[in-house]
Amino acid sequence: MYKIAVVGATGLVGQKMLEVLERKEVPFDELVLYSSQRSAGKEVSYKGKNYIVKALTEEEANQKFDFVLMSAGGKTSEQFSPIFENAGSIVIDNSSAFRMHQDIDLVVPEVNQPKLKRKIIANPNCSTIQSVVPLKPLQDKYGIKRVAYTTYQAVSGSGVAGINDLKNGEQGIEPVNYPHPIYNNALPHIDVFLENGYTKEEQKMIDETKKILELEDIRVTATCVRIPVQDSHSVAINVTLDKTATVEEIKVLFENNPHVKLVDNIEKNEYPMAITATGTDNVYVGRIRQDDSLDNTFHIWCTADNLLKGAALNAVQILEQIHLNKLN
Ligand code: 11C
Repeated sequence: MYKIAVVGATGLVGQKMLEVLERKEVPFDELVLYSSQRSAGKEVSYKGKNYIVKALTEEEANQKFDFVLMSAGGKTSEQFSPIFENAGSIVIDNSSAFRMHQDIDLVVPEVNQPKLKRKIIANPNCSTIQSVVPLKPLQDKYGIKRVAYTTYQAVSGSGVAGINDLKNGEQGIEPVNYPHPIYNNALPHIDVFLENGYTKEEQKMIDETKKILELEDIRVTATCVRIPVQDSHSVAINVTLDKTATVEEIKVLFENNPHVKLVDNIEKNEYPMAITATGTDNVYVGRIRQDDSLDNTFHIWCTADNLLKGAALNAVQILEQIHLNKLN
């Protein structure tokens, strides 16, 4: 039985983490919930028990938990994850603060295993997580040369503030979180712009894909777009393979892969949509077709619930992976 902490327990992802811990019957006998100073003192009901959410302090972080699920933003992670780690806790960190550190594992359990050089394990960005799940069987069978992503991302990726901008936009209220209205719009702008003209979200997809697949030399590019959908990200993945493949072979590969769900019957208008994914644990793929503009290149449309597989579920799956493989 474990002692588990959830940091950011009142946030969108924190709440989903609690939901997934319960649904997956993760064995623990002590659960401590933390939040920012602002939300501290709130009551959260969990498995019929009421918990008072505590403010996270350095003193609190300096005690050993078996697992700490962190989802309170980069600044909180930067300050507190190393304190939890030094106290002996395994920290599964949903922020981008440590993802690209050399000694930190960046894990999607269907794709890779933590090596645990450090006790902080990074949970990747949501749009990266769902994309590498179908890329992994392609990598194993054919090898990957190049990937080009275009994303269609839900506003819940920006937390409650994103959802509020979408809902308020419908009433004609100006956005607070986004620089332009998201209602009736599509914004080619997620996170801040970097010097190379890409957004940070695009750069995360590029860097994290290479790290998770351990393919430092492949070419990856991305355009990330926010669309007026509340939940579930869609990603158009364009992938160039090393070895020759056919559309039929790729469909069979996905059909036989337990980690993706193939929905691909254009005669019946069947393909994955955001609403197909919302509330489910699955990564959906479909619209698989040859890209005739480049040799050995394919289009794959991929959808997943960004708060579940893209965040909370993946974090709890990392916990389960460590627990089941007795890595701790
Ligand atoms: C979004 N992908 O949709 C972002 C949210 O690095 O974990 C998650 C940001 C991250 O806005």
